[in-house]
Amino acid sequence: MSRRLLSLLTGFATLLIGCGQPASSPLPSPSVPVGTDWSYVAPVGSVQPLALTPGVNSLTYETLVTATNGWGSVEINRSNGERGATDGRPLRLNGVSYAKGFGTHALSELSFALSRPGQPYCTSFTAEVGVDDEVGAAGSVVFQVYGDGELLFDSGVMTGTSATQSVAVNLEGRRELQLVVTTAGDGASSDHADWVNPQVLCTPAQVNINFFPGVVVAPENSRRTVLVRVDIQPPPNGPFTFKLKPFDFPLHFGLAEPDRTYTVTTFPALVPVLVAFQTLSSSQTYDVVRYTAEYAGKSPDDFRRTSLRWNVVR
Ligand SMILES: [Ca+2]
Ligand SMILES: [Ca+2]
Repeated sequence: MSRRLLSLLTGFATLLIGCGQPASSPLPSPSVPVGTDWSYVAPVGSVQPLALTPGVNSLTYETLVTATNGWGSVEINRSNGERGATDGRPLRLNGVSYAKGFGTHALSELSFALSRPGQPYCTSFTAEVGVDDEVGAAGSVVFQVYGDGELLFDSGVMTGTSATQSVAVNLEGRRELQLVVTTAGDGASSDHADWVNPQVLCTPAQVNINFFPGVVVAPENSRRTVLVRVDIQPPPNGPFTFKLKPFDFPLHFGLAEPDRTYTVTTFPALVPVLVAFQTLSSSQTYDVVRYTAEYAGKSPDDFRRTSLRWNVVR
C-alpha cells in the first residue's frame, strides 16, 4: 500500500469518527478549504440531453453532464452532510423539509444539457435556495444560475439565518444550464447550500416539415427535385435530422431515395428531395400522396403530415 493511499484511508477514518453527532444538532464546522473536493464528468459518449417532457421536469431525475463540490459529493434529495457520499439528512431550509433537491457545498457547480432539436425545449428554471438547517446560523454562500455561460440569477450573500429565496429564470434558447454556489468570498466552512425543487418547465418544440409548394407538375415516368420546407420554433442551435415516410400507399409516385436521411442546420430551410413519377391511369390527371416526417424526439401522437400533389403532363 502506498504511503499516499494509507494517508487517504487514515484521513477517511478520521472523518468517519467525526460524524457521530445527533441528527438534530448542527454539524460541526470543519475547516473546509476553498476548492473542489469532488468532481464528476459524465463518461465520454454517455452524455444524453435530458429526458425532458412537456411540462414540469424535476432536475433530480436528470443526468448531470459535469459536477463539482467543495466537501464530499453532491447529494441528491439529501443535504450535503459531511464528506461521505450518502451521509446527508433530509433537505431542510428554515424549518421546512423538502423531498427533492440537491445538497451541495461551496464551491459547487452542476451542469445540465438542455434539449436537442425537435425535443421539448425549456422555457424556465425554478427552485428554492438556502443554507441548509444542518449548519444552524453558520455558512455564507451565493447561489448563481447560468444559461450558456451568461449569469441569469444571483442570490446575493445568504447565510444560515437568511430567508429562503425563490429562483425563477427564463431559459428560452439556452442549451446549457449551470447551477453554481460560491463561498461568498469568506471561506467555505459550513457552506451547505441546497437547491430544493429544482425544476425546468418545458414545452413541445414546434416542428413543421412541408412540401413547398405542395404541387408539382411533371410528365409520367420522370423525376423531379421538389422542395421540403423545414421550420422549427424556437430554432435549434444544432443540426436537425429527419426522414420522410409515405403515409398513404404510394400508387403512382414516391421518393426516389426512400431511405435517405436529411440534415438541416439553418432554419427555416428548403431541402431538395428527389421524387419519381410513374405512369398514371389514363382516367386520372393527378395523384396525391401524404408523408410524415420521422425525427428524434417526435412524439408518438404527432400526426402532422404534409402532402404532395402531382399534376400530370401528358
Ligand atoms: Ca455527504
Ligand atoms: Ca462562505
